[in-house]
Formats: sequence, C-alpha cells, structure tokens
Amino acid sequence: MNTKITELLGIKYPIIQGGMAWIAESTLASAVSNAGGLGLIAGGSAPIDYLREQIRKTKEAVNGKPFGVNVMLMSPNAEDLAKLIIEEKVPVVTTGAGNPGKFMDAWKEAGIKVIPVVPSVALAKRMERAGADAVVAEGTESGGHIGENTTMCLVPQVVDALEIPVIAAGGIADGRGIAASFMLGAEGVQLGTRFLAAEECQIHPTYKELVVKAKDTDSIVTGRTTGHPCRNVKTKFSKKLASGEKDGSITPEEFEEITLGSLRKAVQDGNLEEGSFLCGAIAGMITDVKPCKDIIEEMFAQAEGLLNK
Ligand code: TUI
Repeated sequence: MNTKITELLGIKYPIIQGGMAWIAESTLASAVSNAGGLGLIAGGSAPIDYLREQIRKTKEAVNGKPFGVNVMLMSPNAEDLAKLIIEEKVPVVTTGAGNPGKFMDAWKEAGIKVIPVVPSVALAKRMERAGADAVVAEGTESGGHIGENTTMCLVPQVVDALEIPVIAAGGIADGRGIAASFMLGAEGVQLGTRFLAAEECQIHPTYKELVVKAKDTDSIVTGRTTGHPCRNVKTKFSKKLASGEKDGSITPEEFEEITLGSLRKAVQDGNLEEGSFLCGAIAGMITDVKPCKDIIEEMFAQAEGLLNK
C-alpha cells in the first residue's frame, strides 16, 4: 500500500506505532519497524543514557530500516533528547504534548523527518509553516494525553487545511479503522492501544489483560482539572480520581501528587491500586495478543480488501 507516508519514511505499510511513554522501547519499536511499519522509542521522561542505549539497540535490531523517537515536550529531558536525536542520527522524530517549534530548525538541518502530533487545525497549520514533513492528527479517542476533537472531525479538517500529508490517530485498531482514515483523507495511521496487546510489548501482564478484557465503555478521562486530560483504563483508582475531580474533593495539586509516578506503577508493577493504565477508547475491540507482524499484516489485508470493494 503506497502513500505519501510510505514514500516519505521509506516503509512498506503506512503505519506508525504510538510513542507511548514508559512503554515504547527497543523491543516493540524494532518489531514494528521489522514488520514494515515505523516503530518509535518513547522519550517520555527517561534518562538520556537509557534512551541512547535504546536507540543503539533499535538501530542494531532493524538493520537499516527506519525507526523514530517520540519527544514528549512537557518532559524536563526534551532539550537533551532533541540533541541526542541529532547526535545518534535518528531518521524520524514525532513530538507530543506541546509545540516543537524551537527544535524544528536544528532537526531539519540534520536531515531528520519531523512529524508533530497535533490535536487541532491551528497547531497543524503552525507545524506546517515551521517545516514539519507530516503531522499526526490525534483524536480524543486516543490513550494518554488528549485534545478535545474526535478523529472523525479532526482528520478531514486538518487534511483540508494542510499541503503536507496527514496521519490519523485515535480509535484505530483494525483494517476498518485504517480504511476509514484513508476515506477521511489521511495518508497513514498511528496506533498505540493495539500495540499494547502485541507479544513484543514489554508491559506488565496485568496491563495487557486489562486491555484485552476491556469493553467499549471501559476507558475514562482523568486530569481535566489539571489542564492535562488523560485517557486510562477504568479501574477503581482512575474512577476515584475522576469522581474526586468532579466533586472537588481532589484538588488539581492533590491530583498531580497522587498520580506522580502512576504510569510507571502500571507499566512495571501492574499496580491496580496506584497505577494509571493509559489506553485508548478502542481497547474494547482488542481481544487478543499477537506478534506485531501479524497485527500489521492482518490489518492491512483487511483494509485493502475494503478499499478495493
Ligand atoms: O502526547 C500525547 N500523548 C501522551 S503524552 C503522555 S505523558 C503525560 N503525562 C502527563 C501529562 C501529560 C503528558 C501520555 N500521553 N499525545 C499527543 C498530543 N499532543 N496530545 C495532545 C497534544 C498536544 C497538546 C497541546 C500537542 C500540542 C499542544 O500544543 C499546545 C501549545 O503549546 O500550543
């Protein structure tokens, strides 16, 4: 399936794996890249030496195939990671949770393909003007830190507003979602939640089980009072946070305190009492754990069948 995104990135399938903080490391990223997509290592707020090692491991595992690094712009390590990406000659960068404008020129000068994740048309236009090669238009169905607009509404509006290619994200986990994204004008897709249930994804078994067992109504948004809304699996912990925010019994400051380190507790410990299990609203459709290669090949066979009809 050739699109402007397969051409831009030199990949077989127009699919990017989400840059999920604490989750997307070299094993997952290299499995996605080796299967013909673009695997990403998440910068999150990880130490720079750890990220250097992850980048080098991935380079070795993909044997010349492209891969990328996601820079979470709210992280204190963003500046150092921006430099590391140039030093290590990482071919592709995606960014999230902010405006990457100040890093753009240096990345472009180094020949790096830059793909910011955006939740609005206004930010998408700003990114195009700043020199982005493509954007990921991410709907509120996504897991983790989210904007307000849905994928169905956001993607065609971003497509209409830009000349550069658009990648759709949020609520996509099978060939139907991919075909629908192309109908909205996207040239590629980014998936996070589907890859949580990949064999190569190194999260705690409890996390995978929550994703596979989730039903359609099992995601919940917390953090609205802090200005950083975040979609999670509905657990006793996330429900308590959401209701505390609603009735005012948890202040934004208390929310930040309670959730500090909660993503690590979910990913590494499977801690149901204190962990934030980030996931997208599509988790209800995911019912099995399989290798990235099978996930990608099956989804694109389904999408091509639908698009050829
Ligand atoms: O970044 C994500 N998803 C994430 S980041 C993350 S770690 C985190 N933890 C706690 C609080 C915040 C983050 C977990 N999931 N997706 C891409 C995304 N980017 N969603 C929304 C945005 C975004 C928001 C505002 C992008 C740009 C933006 O710009 C504001 C500005 O500065 O103009």
